[in-house]
Amino acid sequence: MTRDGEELISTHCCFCGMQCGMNIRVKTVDQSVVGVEPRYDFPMNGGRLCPKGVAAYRQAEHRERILHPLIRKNGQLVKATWDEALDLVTSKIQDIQGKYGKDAFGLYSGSSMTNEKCYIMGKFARIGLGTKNIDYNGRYCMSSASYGFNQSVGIDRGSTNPWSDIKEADVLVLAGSNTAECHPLSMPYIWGARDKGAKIIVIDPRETKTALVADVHLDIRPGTDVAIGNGLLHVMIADGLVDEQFIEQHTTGYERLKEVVASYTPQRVAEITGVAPEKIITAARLYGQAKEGMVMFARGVEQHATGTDAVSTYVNLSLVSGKIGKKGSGFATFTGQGNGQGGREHGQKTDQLPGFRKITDPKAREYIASVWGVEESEIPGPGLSAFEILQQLGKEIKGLLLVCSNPIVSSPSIGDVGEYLKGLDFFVAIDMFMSESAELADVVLPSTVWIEDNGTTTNVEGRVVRLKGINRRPGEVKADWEIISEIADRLGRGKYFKYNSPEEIFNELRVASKGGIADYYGITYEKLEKMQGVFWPCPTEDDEGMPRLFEDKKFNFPDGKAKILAFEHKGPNEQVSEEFPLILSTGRVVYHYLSGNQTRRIEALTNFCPDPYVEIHPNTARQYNIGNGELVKISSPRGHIKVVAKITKIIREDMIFVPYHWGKQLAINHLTNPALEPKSKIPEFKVCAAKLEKIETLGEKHG
Ligand SMILES: Nc1nc2c(c(=O)[nH]1)N[C@H]1C(S)=C(S)[C@@H](COP(=O)(O)OP(=O)(O)OC[C@H]3O[C@@H](n4cnc5c(=O)[nH]c(N)nc54)[C@H](O)[C@@H]3O)O[C@H]1N2
Ligand SMILES: Nc1nc2c(c(=O)[nH]1)N[C@H]1C(S)=C(S)[C@@H](COP(=O)(O)OP(=O)(O)OC[C@H]3O[C@@H](n4cnc5c(=O)[nH]c(N)nc54)[C@H](O)[C@@H]3O)O[C@H]1N2
Ligand code: SF4
Ligand SMILES: [Mo]
Repeated sequence: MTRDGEELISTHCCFCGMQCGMNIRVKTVDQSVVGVEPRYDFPMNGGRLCPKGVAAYRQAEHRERILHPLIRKNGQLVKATWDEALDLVTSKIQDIQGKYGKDAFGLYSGSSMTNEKCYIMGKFARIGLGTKNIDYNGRYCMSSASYGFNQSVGIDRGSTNPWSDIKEADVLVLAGSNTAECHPLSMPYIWGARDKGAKIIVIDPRETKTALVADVHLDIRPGTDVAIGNGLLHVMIADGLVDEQFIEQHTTGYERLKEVVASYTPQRVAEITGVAPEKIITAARLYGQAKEGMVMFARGVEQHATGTDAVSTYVNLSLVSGKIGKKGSGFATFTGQGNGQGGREHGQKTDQLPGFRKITDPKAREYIASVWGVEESEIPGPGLSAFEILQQLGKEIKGLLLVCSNPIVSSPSIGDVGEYLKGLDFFVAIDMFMSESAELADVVLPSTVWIEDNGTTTNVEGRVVRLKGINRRPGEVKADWEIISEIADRLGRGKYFKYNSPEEIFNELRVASKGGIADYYGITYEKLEKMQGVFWPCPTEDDEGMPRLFEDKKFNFPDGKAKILAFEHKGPNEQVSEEFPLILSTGRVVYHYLSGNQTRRIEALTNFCPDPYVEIHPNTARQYNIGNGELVKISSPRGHIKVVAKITKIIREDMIFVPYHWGKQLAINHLTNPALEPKSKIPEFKVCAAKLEKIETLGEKHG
């Protein structure tokens, strides 16, 4: 309820892909933010928020906001006017592109932005800058799921089902997802399913808070998901727990799968994964015998050198059992960033144009050229992926625009990334807080935070929702789309970027997506408000969107059949060795978000989790004589950091785990392996080889 002198601005959380609904409380007199309330009317979170959601609004009036453009002078970033900063950016772009060609200026973008901003980034790169080298941080995040879904069912919507279907399942498989910490507001759905009698299978090397609700916990050795998936399929096939009729009518490739998984007996899979054969059999039977079931996974499965194989292997569980296209049956990846779904649809991926179109498809190029009012030949082809862009800094790429990402914390092997960044002739970053990456820039431009923005995002389910902004901005900050439009104007490309509002951008995006896989044409701002969001595809204005995919059992291939794809277990790119005997895996905690540039500034969150730590099993700790809370050095072939030991039985003995939300000397990405999955180009964040050393304190040495 609105209090006297206050207004409620209805929006959605800026953090994870759940996109929980919230009302921002502002004072009517000056629009200053006083607090937040969860929205009861929004079905995803029904009146709840997690700790990050509750604290998110504190960014708006944070004393560390960047309030003015900054230009580096004599080594220091100093306050400048917008004109000075944008003139400098424009002249540097022109210099670099004049000297080295258009592709020598790159754009590295992010998915924590609205659909409207993500769309503008893709368009600006192609016809503002004319560069092929644009990619985004979702490459580190959603790319294996995206590739896996496309190769298996021909469409990449994170979830085939609305979240309400979770409660309708008789069994849930949760693989490589720490749902309780990373998508906390999904837990009520999982508890809801369990309360109705559903069985829960968790596949994770750690006994996470999510695994605590499991009936069966398969604590696999990291990097062995293809093997465990094949093992489950082996048992299902051996026990006749497959739907022959569905396979026959709606899929191809089953015979090959049967051949491949024949050798993945529970015994052999137990050797590869370290999970007892009986547990594998139990899990396979629970899933196979259930009438309805959802298979859900996240980065634990995907951030591997074989991530796309693992995704398609888990999708196979749904396909061979016909548990898809029904209430309570389907598969999903837990979309990471707030707009991790929309961010991968509207053309900020290097190989993509809006509407999930391929940039190499002549028809798609013709169509988008007509929407943008340019010649088809003016749209560049595919360029480098995110990590490849970083590797080419100073080589193929001499200038970089960074928007909404902090790659010097979030990239693998960041010692090398630091060197790449130093090779740039010119580096401009847009952020609302000074990130570890922006600190290295020649120009920093201040952006709005999300509650100062209007626009839309697309959540974990594929539901497009409407975000409203407060009518107040501190200092001289501008929205990203305004900044980009001004740069385009200065580059003489302004006529393509004449927008007065995010709604105008959205209306162009609708047309650009029309007829594409992610068709937003029928979605309008008005409809989004009336309907609590709309699921894509929504091709016409009288269409209400499609909450559940594949109800007609038609998959997105010319023959309408899903592809059952079979893969052998290959394991991680880097194996443990005598020198580096432990598996290091990395991930998240509930209190922080990604590189931490936002959440490390919010006291309500850092008070709970001020520093990184390493989880070590008691037996492993004993081997190294490490006590709880002691300082340890962790090293990999690429670097080392020192953190505090957290000794815990939740982790396997052959591995250690470190959250990655900190920068500089506390960044675990000094150690991670930059090996990329060959198809999705995701780095292998979830496995590298490492060693542990106890750091002798002065007291111990002398005493
Ligand atoms: N609190 C919080 N929430 C977030 C985020 C955040 O930074 N903080 N980020 C958002 C984003 S962008 C993302 S991508 C998501 C990520 O969400 P999740 O993927 O759920 O999070 P992670 O902690 O990266 O990894 C999940 C789990 O994978 C397990 N794992 C490691 N290796 C393997 C393996 O080989 N196989 C299997 N099966 N499991 C393995 C880890 O033990 C871990 O529990 O969270 C989103 N939500
Ligand atoms: N070791 C390890 N590394 C990982 C992962 C892992 O599991 N382990 N996970 C990977 C994953 S899944 C992801 S998604 C990446 C993410 O890693 P990053 O791409 O670095 O993501 P963020 O930390 O969110 O960085 C976003 C930056 O943009 C700013 N920002 C937020 N909103 C906006 C906006 O609207 N406009 C502008 N201009 N700026 C904004 C924030 O202040 C922040 O500085 O990290 C990856 N790195
Ligand atoms: S679950 Fe995700 S979207 Fe919901 S409040 Fe927490 S961080 Fe925000
Ligand atoms: Mo992510």
